[in-house]
Amino acid sequence: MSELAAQLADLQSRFAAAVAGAGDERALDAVRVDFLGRSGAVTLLRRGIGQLPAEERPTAGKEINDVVERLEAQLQDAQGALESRAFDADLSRTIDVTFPAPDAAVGTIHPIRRIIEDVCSYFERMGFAVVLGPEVEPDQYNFDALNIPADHPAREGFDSFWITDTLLLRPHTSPMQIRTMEQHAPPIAVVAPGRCYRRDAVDARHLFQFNQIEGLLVAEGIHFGHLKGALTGMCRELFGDDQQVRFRPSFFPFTEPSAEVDTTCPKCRGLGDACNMCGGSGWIELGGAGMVHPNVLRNVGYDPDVVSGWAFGFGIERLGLTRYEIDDIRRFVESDPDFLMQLH
Ligand code: FA5
Repeated sequence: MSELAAQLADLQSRFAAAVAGAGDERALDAVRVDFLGRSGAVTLLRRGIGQLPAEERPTAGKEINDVVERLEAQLQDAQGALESRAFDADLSRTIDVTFPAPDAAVGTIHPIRRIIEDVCSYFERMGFAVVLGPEVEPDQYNFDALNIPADHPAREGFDSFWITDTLLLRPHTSPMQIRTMEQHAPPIAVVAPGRCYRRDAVDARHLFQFNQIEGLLVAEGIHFGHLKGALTGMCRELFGDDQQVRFRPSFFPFTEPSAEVDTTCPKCRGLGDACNMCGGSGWIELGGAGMVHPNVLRNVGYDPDVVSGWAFGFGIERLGLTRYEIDDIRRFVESDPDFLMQLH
C-alpha cells in the first residue's frame, strides 16, 4: 500500500468515527470543517501532492478526490439522519389542541378612508351619486372651465405640479364639477372624493398630497340655504349632534357668492377659552363653498337663468384633524399602525 493510500484509509476511519459521534447539526458541521474545511485534513494531504514525483501526481489527486466525494456523501447521509430524528421527536410531542389560540392580527380601515366613506354615505342617503375622476387633468378642466383664465391670479393660489405645459396633477377636486356637468344634463347631485396635489411645504396642517371631497348640486331653484342645510347636516354626522356651521365671505372664481366654511370646534364645543384645537376661536375651518358661478354653468352649456347650484370642496385630512382631535396632519401618513388603530 502506498503511503498516500494508508493516509487516506486512516483519514476515512477517523472521519467515520467523528461522524458517528456527532449528535447534532453543530457537531456535524465541526466535523466537516475539521476534515473538508480550508485548513482541514484533506487540504493537508493535497499539499503533500507537490512532494511526489510528477508522474504520480495525477493519480494521487484522483485518489484524494474520490475519497472527498465519499466523505461528502457520508456527511449528507448523517445530516439527513439528524433531520429525521428531529422530525420524529417533534411528532411525538403532545399538543394540547384545546389551548386558546392567540388573536389573529387584523387591520382596520384607514381613518381618512373612513371619513371619505362617512361623507359619501351621508350624501348618498340624500340621493347624491359618488363620482371619481382622473388625478392628472388638463388646465382646461382645472382652471379655464372653472372661470380661471390663463392670466388670472387665482392660478397662483393653486401651486401645482405641472406635467406638461397644459397637463397638471390636480390641486383640487373642482375639475369634477366640469366633468360631471359636461356629461349630464341637470339636475346634478354628486360628491367626488379624491387625491389632490400641491407644491405646499409640509407642516402640521399641509401635505403635498392630500384628499378633498367636492360636492355639487345643480337644479332649478337651488339657493344658499340648501348649501347651509347640507353642510350643517354633514358636520353633525361627522362631529356630533350640536355642531353649528358658519359661512365667512371669501372668494373663489368658480362660485359667487363664495364662503369659507367653519364648524364649531368639537373639542371645546365652540366655547374657545384656552382650547388648543381651535386656538381659542371656537371655530375650525373645513374648506370652501359657494353658489356655482354663472360663467361655469355657461361653460358647460347650462342656462344660468334656468338652473342654479351650489358647490363645496373640503379637505378630508382637515376633517380628520377635527374629528379625531389630532394636532398634526402628518400622523395620517406616517403609517404607524399603533396610532392609526386607535382612531375609529
Ligand atoms: C379649493 O380647493 C376649492 N376648490 C374649494 C371649493 C370647491 C370652493 C367648490 C368653492 C366651491 P382651497 O384651496 O381653500 O379651495 O382648499 C380647500 C380645502 O382643501 C382647504 O380648506 C383644506 O381643508 C384642504 N387643503 C388645501 N391645501 C391643502 C394641503 N396642502 N394639505 C392638506 N389639506 C389641504
